[in-house]
Amino acid sequence: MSRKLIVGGNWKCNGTQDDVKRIVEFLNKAEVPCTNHIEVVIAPPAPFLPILRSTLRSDFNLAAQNCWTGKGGAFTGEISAEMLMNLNVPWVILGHSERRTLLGESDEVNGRVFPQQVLLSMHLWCPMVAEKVAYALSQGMKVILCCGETLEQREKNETTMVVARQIKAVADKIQSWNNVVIAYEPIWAIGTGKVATPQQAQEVHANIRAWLSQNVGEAVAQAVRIQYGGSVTAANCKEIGSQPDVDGFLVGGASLKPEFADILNARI
Ligand code: G2H
Repeated sequence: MSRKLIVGGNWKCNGTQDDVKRIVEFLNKAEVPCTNHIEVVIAPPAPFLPILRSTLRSDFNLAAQNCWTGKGGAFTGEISAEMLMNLNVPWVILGHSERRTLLGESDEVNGRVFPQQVLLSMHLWCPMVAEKVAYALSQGMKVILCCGETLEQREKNETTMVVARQIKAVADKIQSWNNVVIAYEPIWAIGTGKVATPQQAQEVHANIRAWLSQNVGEAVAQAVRIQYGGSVTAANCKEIGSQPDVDGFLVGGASLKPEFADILNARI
C-alpha cells in the first residue's frame, strides 16, 4: 500500500522571533516534492504558532507540541485542543519522550505521586498520553503519537514490548486511527547524533504494523503512517527513508536548519 509521506519539524523549546523569521524564510523557499505525495507539519513552540500561521506557506501545516487531556479550564500553563483548533492548528505531537521522561507526564497515578524513576520503570505514563490522544481526536485534531524505548530497554530486548505497550494504551482509548500518525523515536537516538540503523528502524516499524494488524486490524495496520525520529539529518535520511515501513520523519535539531529542505526531498 502506498502511504503519503509525512515529515514533521519539531522545534522543541527553541527559537526567538528572529529565528522564526529566518526559518520561515527558508521553509517558504524550499522546493519540495508535490504535496500530493508528502505532508509537511511544522511544530514550533506554542507562542510562535500564530505568527507561523500567518507567515508560513499554506501547503505546510502546523502542529503544537502538546495539549491537555480534556477541555480547557483551571489548568495553569496548559493548552487545550479547542484553542489549537481555534488557531487553525490541526496537528499535535503527543507522548514525546521528553515530555514522558523529563516532565513526568502522568506523575500522579491513582492519587499517588511516584518519584520519576519509579514512574519510568513502571511505565505508568501511558494513561495520560492516551487520554490526551483521545481528547485531541475527539476535537477533530490530528495526532503524531510518539513512542520508543530507552537504551536499557533495547539492550534487554524489550523494545517490541515497550512500544507495543505504549501503543496499546492509546488503542484501548480510541475508535479510529484515521487521524493518527505514529512516530517511532528510540530515546537513545534523540538529540544524541546516534541514529538508529535503517534495519533497526525498519524492524521496529514492521513490528508496530504487525501489532496493529493483530490487535486493531489489517486495514489500519496498512494505512497508519509511521515516522522515524531521532537524530535525523540530511546525511542519513535517504537510507532510513528507503525502508518499506518508514513513512517519513519527525525531525528535531535539523528542522531548525536549511538542511530540513533536503530531508523533505529524501525520497526523490
Ligand atoms: C526526536 C527528534 C524530534 P532530534 O526527539 O522529535 O529530535 O532529531 O533532535 O533527535
